[in-house]
Amino acid sequence: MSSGKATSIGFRDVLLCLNAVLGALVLIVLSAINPAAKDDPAQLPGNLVASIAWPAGSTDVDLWVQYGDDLAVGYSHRSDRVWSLLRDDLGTANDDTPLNAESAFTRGLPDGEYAINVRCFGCAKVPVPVSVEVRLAEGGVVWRATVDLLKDKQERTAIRFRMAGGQVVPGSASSVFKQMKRGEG
Ligand SMILES: [Ca+2]
Ligand SMILES: [Ca+2]
Repeated sequence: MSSGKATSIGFRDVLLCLNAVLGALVLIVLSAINPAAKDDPAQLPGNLVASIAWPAGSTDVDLWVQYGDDLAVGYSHRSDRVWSLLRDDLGTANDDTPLNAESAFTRGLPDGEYAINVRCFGCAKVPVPVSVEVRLAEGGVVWRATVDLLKDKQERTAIRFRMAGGQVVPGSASSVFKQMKRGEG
């Protein structure tokens, strides 16, 4: 019996499905924020979009994002100078869809470091494969990968990189851990 093979195919299907969900979500986010940009070109929101998606169910994963030394943005601090979180998805508790996903976007693209973390807030079952995508509104996908969260309350840096002049600085990307979540919970 090739149960291992069957498992890996199932896992791959889940990832393909998550990627499709992420793609749809990014389109929704971009279409939601771009009209504002057209109305007021001096205030360009959504220049950089970070999105995560994880398998359907009651698992609660959180997206945390940070610009430089600003306060990190996540469910308990939803907006700062550069980043804003669109929604804290609690799993199945606070929406009527099987979708488990969160997105954050930037207003503007100041030079400096951008970091994207994922954290298990309520993960009864692990590991949790989290699809992560970072996209420039003008310029396409910067980075896309799956990050596995291995235990409840685990926080991992998916990607961090520097921007200069609206471009990713070559060689600046890493996944060196940067703590964002502060305090309990
Ligand atoms: Ca969440
Ligand atoms: Ca949900």
